[in-house]
Parts: sequence; C-alpha cells; structure tokens
Amino acid sequence: MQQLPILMGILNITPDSFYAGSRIKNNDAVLFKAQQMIEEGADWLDVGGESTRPGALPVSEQEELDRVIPVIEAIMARFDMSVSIDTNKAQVMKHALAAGASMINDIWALRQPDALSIAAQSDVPVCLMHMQGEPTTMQENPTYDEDILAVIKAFFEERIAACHQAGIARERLILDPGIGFGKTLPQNQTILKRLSELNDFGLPILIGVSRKTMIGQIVNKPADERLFGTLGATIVAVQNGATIIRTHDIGATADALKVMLSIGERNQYERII
Ligand code: PT1
Repeated sequence: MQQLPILMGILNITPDSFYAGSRIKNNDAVLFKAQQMIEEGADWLDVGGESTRPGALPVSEQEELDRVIPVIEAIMARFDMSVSIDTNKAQVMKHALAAGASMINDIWALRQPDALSIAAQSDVPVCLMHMQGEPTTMQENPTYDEDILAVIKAFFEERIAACHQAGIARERLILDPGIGFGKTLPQNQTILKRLSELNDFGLPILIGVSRKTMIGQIVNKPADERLFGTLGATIVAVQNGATIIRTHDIGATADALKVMLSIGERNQYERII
C-alpha cells in the first residue's frame, strides 16, 4: 500500500503572509505553532522569512536572517524536529544550515547568486521548484508557448544538470512544479491532473497548494476558509504521485490522506456485476 506522504508544516516568520492564520507575531507564538504541528504529525517544519505569494515584495538579507535564524535555533533547542529553510538567498541557506536546518527549499531552484555553491557545500536535500517569472509580477497574465508539463520538465532537466555541474548529487533533489507560481487556474489544474508525468525523473515530488488562490478561485472563499478545498487538491496530488505535502494544516491533511490511503488505489477493472 502507498505510504503516508511526508508532511511539511508551514512556519512563516513574515508580517505579510497571505494567510493570516499563519502570520506569526513573536517567537513564543512561533514555537507554539511549531509544537502544534509536531503534535499533529509534521515530519518537517518549513521555516520562511520572505513571503513569495503573488505580488509580495522582497525582503533584505539581514531582515530575513533576523527573522529565521532565532526561530530555527529555538526549534532545535526545544524539539527533536527536522527543519527546512524556505529561502532563495545563499547566505540565509548557509546560516540556517549552521543553525540546524537539514533541508533547503528554494522557490528559485538555486538560480540566485551563490545558491548552487552553498548547497553544494552541504549534504542536505534540496527542493527545486518551478516558477515562471518572479513573485512580484508572476501572476500578470501567465502564458506558456508550449505544453506546460513539457516546459516544467525541461526546466527540471536544466536545473538537475546545473546541480550535477555544481556537485550536488541527484539523490539529494526533490522536485516541485510550483502551484501558483506564474500559473493560471487551468494551468494549475493541468499540473495536478498530469502530475504523474513528473515521476519519470524518479525523484520525490513536493506539492504546495495549501489555501492558495487556485482553491479560492474554485470555492470562492478567502484564505481562512480554504482548508476543505485544499484537502481535495491534496488528495488528487497524492494519488498522482506527490510524496511530500507542504501545508498550513497538518492534522487535517494527515487525516484526509490516512482515509484515502486506507481505501487504496482505484481499480479500473472493478465491476459491479
Ligand atoms: C510551494 C511554496 C513554497 N509556496 C515550495 N515552497 C509558497 N517548495 C512558499 C497563491 O496563489 O508551493 N512549494 N514556498 C507560498 N507561495 C504562494 C504562491 C502563496 C501562490 C500563495 C499563492 O495564492
């Protein structure tokens, strides 16, 4: 039977996060949220200090360090927990790893200065995410000249090769098609529908769809009312091969996936008579 995917809990240290429920005011509140996600079954906590939702503005390196490093240190001191660092900045990766983070989650797929070499100097897993454009402008009428899955696959080929060149072993890589990063609703739907095509790489697939605009466009609800819709997309993603789920809601996601997995795969030869 299919295994429960790895559950990655979102820990945003950002005053401008798109989902108010994950906007955290101080370090005590961060640790409370971390503990809650751990108790609900999180395998990793994904710590981020720069919002990357559509239209979000970049944060300086120092500001990002000031936000995430104390939080990683505090989590390491209190919990026996794996932390991933959600950043595109090489210096933030470096200091986060020194503070105890054991994975790099980069929406820029190591395309920012020095990110490849800092990642190469470590031995942790790296998530390479596909993004068309950049967060400030990526949702201004995104279009693809070719089949979107073909574009994403070509991007992964290029980034896997760049990692290989830099000395990052293929076994360390995780792929993420980047739901909502330069994609319309139909494009996001196509990615989830055809997600199994990414299994050709033989690498783990991470999906982050939690409470995103694509869910809001379908159920017509604000971010704080998108959990049920998110679970629908999450189930499809896991049935189509996602092995790591990045979410604000660990407990709900774990329960939905446990039920899905207990029933097992759809058998296309099953007959009523
Ligand atoms: C993601 C992801 C991420 N998403 C990975 N890291 C965000 N690996 C941050 C919207 O459409 O999917 N994978 N780190 C959050 N970014 C967004 C993007 C938030 C789009 C909201 C939207 O609403």
